Amino acid sequence: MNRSILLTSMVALATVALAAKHDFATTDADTDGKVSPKEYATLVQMRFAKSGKVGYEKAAEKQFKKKDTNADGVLSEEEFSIKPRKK
Ligand SMILES: [Ca+2]
Ligand SMILES: [Ca+2]
Repeated sequence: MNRSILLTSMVALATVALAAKHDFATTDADTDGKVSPKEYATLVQMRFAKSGKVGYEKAAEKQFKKKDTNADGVLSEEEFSIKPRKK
């Protein structure tokens, strides 16, 4: 019983890690290794559309600024993977 729970959480963790990687590759539409504000907005737009929310532009801008920790105007894969709540 415990073993299957452990296995399930390990699989879940691996899935999350893979999804994050996949997210970056998908978001980086022109594959230059950086996510531009426009590319990021497209991602947020898709997420908002999925959950039926509106006003993605402002949310995208806000999130982008938060994630762009070195303020060079683009997100590296590392910056992209940072959880929004982490400071
Ligand atoms: Ca790009
Ligand atoms: Ca940056």
